[in-house]
Amino acid sequence: TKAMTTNRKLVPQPLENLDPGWNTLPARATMNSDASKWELNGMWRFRWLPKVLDKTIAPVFADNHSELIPVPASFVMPHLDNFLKEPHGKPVYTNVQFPFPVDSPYPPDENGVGEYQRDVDFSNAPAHAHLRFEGIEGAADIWWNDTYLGSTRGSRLPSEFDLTDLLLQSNTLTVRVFTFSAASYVEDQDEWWLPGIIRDVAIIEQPKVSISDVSIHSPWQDGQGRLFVSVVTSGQLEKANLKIRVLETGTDLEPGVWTSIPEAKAWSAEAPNRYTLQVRSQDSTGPLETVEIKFGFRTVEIRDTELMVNGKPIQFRGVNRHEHHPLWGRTVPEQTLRAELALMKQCNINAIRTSHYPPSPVMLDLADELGFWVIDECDLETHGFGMVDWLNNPTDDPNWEAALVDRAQRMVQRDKNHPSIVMWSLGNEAGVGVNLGAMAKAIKAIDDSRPLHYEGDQSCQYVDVWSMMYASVDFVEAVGLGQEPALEDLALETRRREMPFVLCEYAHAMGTGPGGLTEYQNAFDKHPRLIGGFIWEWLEHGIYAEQQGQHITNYGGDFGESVHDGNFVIDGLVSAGREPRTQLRDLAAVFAPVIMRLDESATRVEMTSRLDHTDTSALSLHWEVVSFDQILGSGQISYPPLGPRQAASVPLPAEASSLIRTESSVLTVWLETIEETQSVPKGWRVATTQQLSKAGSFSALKTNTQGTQPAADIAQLLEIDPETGAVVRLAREPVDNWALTLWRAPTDNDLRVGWGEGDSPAAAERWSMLGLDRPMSRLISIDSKPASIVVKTRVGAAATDAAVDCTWSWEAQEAGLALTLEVVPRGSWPAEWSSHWARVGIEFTLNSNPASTLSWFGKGPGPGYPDTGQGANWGWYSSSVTDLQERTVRPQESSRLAQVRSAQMAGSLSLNFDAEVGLTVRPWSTQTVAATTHDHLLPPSSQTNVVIDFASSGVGTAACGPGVLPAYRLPAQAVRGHVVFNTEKK
Ligand code: IPT
Repeated sequence: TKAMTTNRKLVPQPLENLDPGWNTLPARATMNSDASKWELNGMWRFRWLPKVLDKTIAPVFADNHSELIPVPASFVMPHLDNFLKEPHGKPVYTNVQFPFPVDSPYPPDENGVGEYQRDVDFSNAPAHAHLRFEGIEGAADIWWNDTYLGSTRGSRLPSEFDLTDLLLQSNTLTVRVFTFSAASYVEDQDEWWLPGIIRDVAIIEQPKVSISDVSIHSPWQDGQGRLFVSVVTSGQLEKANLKIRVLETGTDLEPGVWTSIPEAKAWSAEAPNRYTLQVRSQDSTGPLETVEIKFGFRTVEIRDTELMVNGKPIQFRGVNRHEHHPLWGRTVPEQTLRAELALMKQCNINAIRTSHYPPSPVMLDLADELGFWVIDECDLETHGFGMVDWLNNPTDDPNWEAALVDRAQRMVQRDKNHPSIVMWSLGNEAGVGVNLGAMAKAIKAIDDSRPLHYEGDQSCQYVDVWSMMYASVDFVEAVGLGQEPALEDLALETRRREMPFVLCEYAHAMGTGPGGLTEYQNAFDKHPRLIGGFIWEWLEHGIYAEQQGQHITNYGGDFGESVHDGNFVIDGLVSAGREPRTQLRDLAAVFAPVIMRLDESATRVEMTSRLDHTDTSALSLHWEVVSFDQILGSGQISYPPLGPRQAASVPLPAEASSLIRTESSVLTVWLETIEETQSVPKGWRVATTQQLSKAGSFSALKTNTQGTQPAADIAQLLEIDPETGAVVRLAREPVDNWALTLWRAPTDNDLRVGWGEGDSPAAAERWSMLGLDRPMSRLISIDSKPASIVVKTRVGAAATDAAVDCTWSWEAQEAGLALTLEVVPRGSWPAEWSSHWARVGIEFTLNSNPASTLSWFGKGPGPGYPDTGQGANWGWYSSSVTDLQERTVRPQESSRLAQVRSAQMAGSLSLNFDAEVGLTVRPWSTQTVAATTHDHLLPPSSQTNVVIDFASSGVGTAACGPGVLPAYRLPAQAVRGHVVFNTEKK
């Protein structure tokens, strides 16, 4: 264990030193050992300093020092105010830009430092032991008592130090963590800078001869498991003194010899069969050490542009997952990890890219156990150099080679035995350069059983798969057909043509959106070369804090950062607290393991399995016909399980086909889990398809049928402001702010220009150039008759002649008060823009409490836009207005109910439509939502704002990627809408 006697550093080196840490032990696999282990997590003494001048002297804490910090955690988190009364630094959020001058390799002087210390006492101190840090974010210098032990670099990688002969009965361990160092230049991931001891710390006793490393090669070949194990021990051991065994099968093996295990089952994300490898060492005195490692049998290969696992092609239906916790920072507790991976399984996600660094080792154990395909990514990103033309980019600078290769080696050494990992990734957004080649070579030397990934290498010189981010569906389709533009270099071009294509990031889930998931998935399903992709991103990085007793979520800029990237870090399928957002429900539908479609006559359901390794026998098929609150019939459908990627057409029971002829009824056919698994409950619906009866009123409430209200003098039902033509009263309901709206509170997607849209302004900017956010209405005429009123208005905006003419035709009918709205554009709507409007609708305010109930028939329970809402289903729903709100961290357009046929509002107002409309009911006006920066700043409200839209733009994914797809854009056009207001409560 005296591995470090040479080159041992006696004092910490300057922070600009490029070396990958000093006095560290060689990297090795994560294993469970029976050697004594002292977990050092818990409360440590702590102090924070804005900078430290003499970095070579160990900090000395005053005896009475009372500040205690929990380890692990990022020390800058506001939640730690509950532990630390003194300042402890603040989080800083930057995406691409560095939060300090690009002056590589120098960190700035302003460099917050967390000094940690704790006592470590032994009743019987071991002679040989290692000190292991699973991760320290930033750069750390470590002292054991008065001895400088070494330093760490590589924030999300483990570091180990030799404690041989240093252990006393009572000891002090001191760790000084610097926020920035040379290493910061290669850790420029899009996330908060969150220094601290972020993962577990332990001391592990080393037996006389210890098992330092185990490498398991366990391919699945010709239908059986093959196994080859190599073991590194710290000293010489006779072969006979090393026992290797697979516990479940009782197979004994010799190190360095291939063995077949015919009875073994393969590992896959769909059937994660794991085995336990046990390695024991002994000598004449008896047993020395026993380690255990869970592993699985599986083979990854690329064949004919497809990615194959165990001989079968696979498709990634994946997410990018960062490590973030709203209270602890980069530290994610195990129960959070387990719950979030279970949630992914429940939402049909089968793959994780560990963006953009190796995750907590616990996460990988869980991925092995629950079953995910994982791309393990190296802790490397140098994106900020892109802002200076990639000048001095570490990726292409030989001085950095050792540091970068070290990172790659440490990742692979730590994680090589995980069956879930099917690719290694060199990093993210690190430009191009020679060091990528050195990293690739170093990885292949340790493990050549997995393909290499790196998106930055578009010529695919160093990698085995072609990867892109945010490419358009059209481009992806072209690649699927093998019609991509050629590379100039012929050899590289030929190579890349043979490669599978993956979208390592797509569908940026920021705010309301992403729109267009279905189109991507359809492309993946169609072309074998497209092996799927990874949504950006699983998780929002909100930081929770308390403000005057209120629970708030912070984003970039909220900590007074001098440069920051705002809420660009709030772009997940789940909130930082792992609450699912609507987009997760939509994704679950798009990622369904089986595609289901009912035929026109509702006599058959067509099913195509997306599973690659298992059949569908774990899923049962069901039907149900519902009308209002009544189940007219239901049952289970027996069907032959579908094999991997198989299709079948299954007849529906005659009863189902006949019941769906009942007026106002909905047929639902779905697949659900038969048994509970570790992650998914029994009876969990994984795929759903529906059909509506051809006939029916589909009113929101059964009692609220049309035609019950006698025609009346229209003046009793409607009051119109004679000066503006706006409605001020509907029956007994006072109405405020009645207006035509073409606008919405810009979403994060609306605020940015879609990739490939050239010079066209972002949607929100276009809308404001056209004045949609500040409409001015002019009354043209009011034509009143006893049973009808026709109001004509022209709606435009200051400084433009682009306007719409509106005809509001009111009629007292048997069914209630009918409004037909016709909107006709006039003037100059810029012809060069493919889209002009956010929506075409009526907006008004009711004096009703948002706590009151809204009932509707339409899609639900969650919202939808023309290009989202895949997870919303037909049905009769009710909810309080308050509960309907999607609480996006930055308020924006959200919560629109899609394809609504009828609604019953609080009190007496019911709405019936002769077509499907969008209905948005919120406690705030659109203007208020648009003007508010944080959710907690939305004011309390006792009113309800209603928007009925007859046409709506999609939401797209322009926050990062393509904008709204052509089919979902809304150019200026004539729109007609019809709604019947029924004002009597039945
Ligand atoms: C891409 C990054 O890889 C990812 O980390 C994240 O920043 C994402 O963008 C946006 O949220 S890089 C970008 C230039 C496409």
